[in-house]
Amino acid sequence: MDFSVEYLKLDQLRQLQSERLIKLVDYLGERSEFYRRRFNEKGIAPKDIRSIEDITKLPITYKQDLRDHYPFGLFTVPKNELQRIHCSSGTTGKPTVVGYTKEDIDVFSEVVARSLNAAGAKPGMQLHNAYGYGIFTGGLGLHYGAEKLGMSVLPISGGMTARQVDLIVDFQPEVLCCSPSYALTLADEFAKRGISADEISLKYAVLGSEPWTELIRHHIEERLGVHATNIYGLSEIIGPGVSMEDFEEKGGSYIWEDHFYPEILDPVTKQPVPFGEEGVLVITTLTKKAMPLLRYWTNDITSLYYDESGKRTMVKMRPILGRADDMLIVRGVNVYPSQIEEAFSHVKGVVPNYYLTPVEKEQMCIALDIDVEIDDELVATENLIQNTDDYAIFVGNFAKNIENEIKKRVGITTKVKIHAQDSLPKCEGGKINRILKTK
Ligand code: DLL
Repeated sequence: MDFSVEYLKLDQLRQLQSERLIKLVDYLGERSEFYRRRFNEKGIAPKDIRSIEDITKLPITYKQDLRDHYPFGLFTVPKNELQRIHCSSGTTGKPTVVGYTKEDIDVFSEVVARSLNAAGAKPGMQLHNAYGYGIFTGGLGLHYGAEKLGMSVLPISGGMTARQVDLIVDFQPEVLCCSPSYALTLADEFAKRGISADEISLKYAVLGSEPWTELIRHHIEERLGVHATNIYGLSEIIGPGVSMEDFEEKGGSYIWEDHFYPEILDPVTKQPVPFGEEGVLVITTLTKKAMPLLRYWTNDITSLYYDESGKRTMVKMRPILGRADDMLIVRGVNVYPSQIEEAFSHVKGVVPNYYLTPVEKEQMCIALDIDVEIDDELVATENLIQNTDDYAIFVGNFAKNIENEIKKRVGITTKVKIHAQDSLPKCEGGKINRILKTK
């Protein structure tokens, strides 16, 4: 595979993006009734777009627009030109439907192959692909990308953890793909069998589809003996492979911006924020054919930066803080679960398997109840036995430490309840929901 586009000089990249945007807007002007209407409402015509800088003149597209045109209303090719259909993973209402032409599938495979390469994977390696196969884009997306890179794939999909571990032991894959919370579940199963990190064949784990922090990275890397990297994407844009971390750099992900042009907008004013500031990620698909989207409002909160010491030239995004939908407002303070997770990392012995339950009074969230696990080893080194007073005192102090850390770092009051390691429900595959029903 040719990876040279990842190293384009910035002026060449802008040139390419400009050419692609101009072509795209013409294409939509010809083929999309929806965008023709939007252009009219904004008083613009395709000819007004002359370079990538003009992108802010274009209308923003929302998830609701996809819902309003369910199922195929935003497609810009006839049905017989489609090669695949996927849906987004929303749990309520009608799914949002996305279509791909053959060319789109080629682009999808290419960006996933690039992502796997950045994650450390090489042709000839074997991928244990535990992302769900089906209408979710994770399974098939990683599958085609891995094949494109020249890897072999075990299409195991999610669930049946014991069997997954059997097959990793027997088949000795180098690369794992799944959600970070499921990687923790797999790590628990290895630990249960007494298999240590250096006995596990895996070297690279390509993890995404939900927000995660350095705390979880640390646990996965230690316990599976891998480089764990972050893959981001969403079905409306293409699926996994919109952005990817490099396994030797970590900390932020390259956006494959020759195909997906990113902007960060203020969630309220919907205007671009100054470069580097946090806001909602908005993406334009520069090369999609079956369902191109202009300035798609992802609802994901992040910021952009250029990494001067990075290998590639493309812009990087910081880890997603959370979806704007998952933001809790606790006594007026905005909180994302990932901030709580980050606060855990400052208390030694927290196992990042946790659940948050908002406590409401008069329809206002006034506090958060947190259930979280404590590391068995910490309990063992303190020589504590679970049903003694000493244990209760120790755990009480441990909970207080976490509450204080959250107060200090996030600014909210919480009530933390400690559970023994392995006692809270685990991720059984797919995305985990850490926010439980309001009390
Ligand atoms: O989750 C695509 C995917 C599959 C990405 C496998 C990575 C790996 P959707 O089901 O449409 O697509 O959900 C997209 O998931 O808008 C984010 O809120 C969240 N998300 C995806 N990847 C990450 C990540 C797939 N690395 C929605 N970090 C997105 C944080 C993520 N959130």
